[in-house]
Amino acid sequence: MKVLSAEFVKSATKPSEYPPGNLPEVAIAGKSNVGKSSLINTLVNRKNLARTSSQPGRTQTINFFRVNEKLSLVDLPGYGFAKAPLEVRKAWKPMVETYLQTRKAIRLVILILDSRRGISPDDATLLDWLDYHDLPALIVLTKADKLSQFERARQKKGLAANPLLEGRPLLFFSALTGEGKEEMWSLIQRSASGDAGRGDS
Ligand SMILES: Nc1nc2c(ncn2[C@@H]2O[C@H](COP(=O)(O)OP(=O)(O)O)[C@@H](O)[C@H]2O)c(=O)[nH]1
Ligand SMILES: [Mg+2]
Repeated sequence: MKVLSAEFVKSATKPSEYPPGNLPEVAIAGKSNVGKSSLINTLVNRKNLARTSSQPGRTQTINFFRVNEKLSLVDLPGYGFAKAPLEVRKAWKPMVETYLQTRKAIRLVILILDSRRGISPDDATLLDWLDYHDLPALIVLTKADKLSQFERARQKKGLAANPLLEGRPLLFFSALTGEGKEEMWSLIQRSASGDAGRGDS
């Protein structure tokens, strides 16, 4: 997709702070440091629109971005960072669950996994939760530049054997090389334009 404009809209921790939900919205979820912010930057061809960090557990707000005045991309705070302060870890669940449960504009949730690792219990819990709440999820395996072809095949096979992931497309992605970017855009556009998601009813 041709990105003509991409801008940061606002950060929020609760519904009263969310921007108007008048555009189809795609949320990016995953563990701390898995590459959520990097993926957004790669999608919109910007180096540091979404702030990235080599220190895990930095993004603790829900960050809204707007692309081409047509689509909203949302960088969710990451989970699973054991060293984050207790109050930060406790705040994550109500903040993210409230967003996912109340935001009518959501068309797709992209769950990012590290392509070198398996699915963690936290990832599985979130995926289960999304299924239960009828939110369409797309699994993206990032940092694919770190894997050989052999390792990719092995990882894909291992993940596909997991009942939670069975039958879902598993898309390799790299913020470093841009691999997977166009395919992701196609899937995002399809979700954003279609009737998928909960709609506005
Ligand atoms: N090699 C490689 N490194 C990546 C990739 N995506 C993210 N990173 C690195 O992983 C770290 C965490 O990335 P970030 O986007 O801040 O993760 P977030 O916490 O999920 O938002 C940073 O040091 C990034 O440079 C990728 O596709 N390939
Ligand atoms: Mg981040």
